[in-house]
Amino acid sequence: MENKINELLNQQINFEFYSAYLYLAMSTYFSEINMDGFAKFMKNQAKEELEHAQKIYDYLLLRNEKITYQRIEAPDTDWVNAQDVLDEAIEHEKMISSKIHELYKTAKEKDDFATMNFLNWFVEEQLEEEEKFRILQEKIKAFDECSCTLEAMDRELNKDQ
Ligand code: OFO
Repeated sequence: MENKINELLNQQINFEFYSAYLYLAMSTYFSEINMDGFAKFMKNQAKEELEHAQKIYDYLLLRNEKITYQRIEAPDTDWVNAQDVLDEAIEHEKMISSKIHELYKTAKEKDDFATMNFLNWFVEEQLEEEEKFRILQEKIKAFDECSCTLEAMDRELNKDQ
C-alpha cells in the first residue's frame, strides 16, 4: 500500500474515534436535559462510529499495514439547544464524507483497487448517515417553536432504539 493511503486510513481511524467521542458528548447533553430518546440515538451513533474505526483497523491488519495512534481531540460541548446539536452533527457527517471521498480519490490515483473496493462500503454508509441526521434535523427545525412536539419526538426516538 502507498504511504499516502496508509496515512489517510490511519487518519480516518482517528476521525471515526473522534466521531464516537462527539456523539457520546451529544448523548450526554441530551441526557442532562432529560431528552432520553435523543440521548439513546446519539449513543447508538457513537457505537456505530467505533465499529467504523474497527473496520478500518481490521483492513489495515489484513493488508499487513502499519497502524499509528494519534491524539483524539475533545469535542466542544457548548450547544444551546437540540437544533444546535443536530446542525453540528450534520456538518460533521458532511466533513467525514469529504474525507472518505478524498481517500477514495487517492486510492484511485494510486490504482489501489482493494482499498477502493473496501471504501465502497463507507461511501454508501456516509449517504445513510447524512440522510439519517438530515431527517432528524429537519424535523427538529419544523418543531422548533413547540417543545411539546419535541418531547413527543423524543418519546418516539426512545421507542425506536
Ligand atoms: Fe463513521 O460515519 Fe459518522 O462520522
